Amino acid sequence: MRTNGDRRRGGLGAASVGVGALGVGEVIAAARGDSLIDAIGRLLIDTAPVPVVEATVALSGRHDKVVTRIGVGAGAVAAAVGLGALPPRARTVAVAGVGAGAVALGMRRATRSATTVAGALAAAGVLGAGLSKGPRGLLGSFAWTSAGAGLFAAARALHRDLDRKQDEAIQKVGPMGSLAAVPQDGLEDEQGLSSLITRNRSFYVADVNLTPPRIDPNRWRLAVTGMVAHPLRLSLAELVSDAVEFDAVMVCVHNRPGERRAANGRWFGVPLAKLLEHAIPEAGATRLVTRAVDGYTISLPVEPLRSGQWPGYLVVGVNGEPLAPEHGFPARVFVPGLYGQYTGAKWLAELQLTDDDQADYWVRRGWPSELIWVTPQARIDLATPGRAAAGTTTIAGVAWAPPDGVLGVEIRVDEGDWRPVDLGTELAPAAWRRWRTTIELPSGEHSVQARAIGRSGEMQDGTDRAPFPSGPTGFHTLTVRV
Ligand SMILES: Nc1nc2c(c(=O)[nH]1)N[C@H]1C(S)=C(S)[C@@H](COP(=O)(O)O)O[C@H]1N2
Ligand SMILES: [Mo]
Repeated sequence: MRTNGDRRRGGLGAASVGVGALGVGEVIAAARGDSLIDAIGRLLIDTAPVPVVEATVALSGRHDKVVTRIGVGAGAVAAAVGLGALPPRARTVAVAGVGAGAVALGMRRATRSATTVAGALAAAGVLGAGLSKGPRGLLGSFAWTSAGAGLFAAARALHRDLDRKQDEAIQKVGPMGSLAAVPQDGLEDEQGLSSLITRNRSFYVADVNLTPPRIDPNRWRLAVTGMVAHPLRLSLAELVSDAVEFDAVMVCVHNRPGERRAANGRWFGVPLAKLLEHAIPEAGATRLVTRAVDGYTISLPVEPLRSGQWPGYLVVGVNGEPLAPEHGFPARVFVPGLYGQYTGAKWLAELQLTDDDQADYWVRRGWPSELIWVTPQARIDLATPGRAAAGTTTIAGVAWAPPDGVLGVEIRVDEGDWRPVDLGTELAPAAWRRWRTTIELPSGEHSVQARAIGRSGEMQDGTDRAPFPSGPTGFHTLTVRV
C-alpha cells in the first residue's frame, strides 16, 4: 500500500530525476551550441494555436522568451513526475515515446541538429533508468538535483563561450555606416523623451527563436536563387560595399498604443532594387521569399521592390554597427512601413524568386497573407509638471506613420477637443518623429490621449483593437495627476 507520504517522496524523487535528465540533455546539446529546452520551446512556438501565442505575447511582454524557457523546464520536470507515477511497464513505453519525440525534434528543420537528438536520447535514457530505480530518500533526490544543476551550469558556460566567440566575430566585421553626425531634431533638452535614434541595446526583440542562431560571417553567403537569370552568392564584404544609410522605424504588429515594440534606427543596407537588378528576375517571378537559416520565411511581392516603388533593403548594420545576434546578424530584409512580421527575415540565408504561393510561417498559422502596413501611432513618453512655468505640464512623445511620414500629432485631455502639438524636425518620412507641448491642467486626475496623422491624410484610429489579425488600433491614454 502506498501512503500519501510515499507518493510525495516518489514525486520529489521523480522531479529530481527529471532535473538530472534534462541537465544531461542540455549539456550534450550545448557541446555544439544547441539547447534541448530551446528546441522543445521552438516546437511549442511553432505549434501553439494563435490565441495562445497572442496571450503569451500580451501577458509576458519583453520577457516572452524567459517565460517560455521556464515553462518548458517546469513542464519537463512535471512530465518526469507524471512518468514516475506510472506502473513500470507503462513507464517504459512512455519513456520510449520521449525518445521517439527526441528523434522527431531532430528531424525538424528549425531545430535540426545531431547533438540535440543525442542530448534528448541521453536524457530519455537517464530518465528511464533513474525512474526505474528511483533516488534513495531525500539525499538521493538532493544528489540528482545538484547533478542536474551542475550540468545546467556547464551547459550555460559552453553557451557563454560560444556567444563570446560570436561577439568577437561580429566586432571584427567592423563598422557599418557611420553615426558621425548624431542626428538632432530640436527636442534634445527634453529629459525622459525617447531618443531620436534608439540605442542598439534598447531595440525590442521579436522572433520565434528562444536564442538567436550563431552564424560565422566568414563562411556566410547570401544566395539569390530561383527564377533569376543570374543567381548570386554574395559575401558580407560584397554587400557592405553596396550599402547605403537610411532612417526608419521598425514596428512589431504586436505593438499596441503606448507599448515599446518599436525602434527608430539609422540602418545600413543594400537597396533590394539594386540586388534584383544584378540578379535579373525572370518575367514570371512574382514573389521574393526571404528565408532565414532555420527555414523561417517572409515573402514580398517582386514588382514594387524591383521598381523602387517600395524602398526595401537588405540590411547589414544599424547605428554604425553590424546587426546584433538577436537582431539578425549578419543580414536581414527591411521594407520600411511594413510591420516587422511582414517586412523580411532576420538571419537571412537566401532570397528566392518564385511564382509559387507557399504560405509563410505566420500565414500558415492564421495571419492574413496580405501584407499589413503600419498605421499612424503616437506614444506619450512623459507628462512632467511645472517645467515651463508653474501650473503647466509638458507632454511629449514619439509618433510614426511610415513610410510617408507624420503630418501632425494632436492630444486631448479628458476626451475634450483635439489640439495640435509641436513637432521635432523630421529625420526621414519613414522614421519616427518626436513631439512636445505644454498645457495647463487644473488640479485633479486627467486622462491625456495622443493621435498621429499620416502625411497621406490617414488619421490614427481610436477603436481599441487587438493585434490579431490585422494590426492593433486605439489611442495611448495616460493618466496624469496634478
Ligand atoms: N528569421 C526571423 N525573422 C524575423 C522574425 C522571426 O521570428 N524570424 N520575426 C519578425 C518579426 S515578427 C519582427 S517584429 C521583427 C523584429 O525584429 P527585431 O527583433 O530586430 O526588433 O523581425 C521579423 N523577422
Ligand atoms: Mo513582430
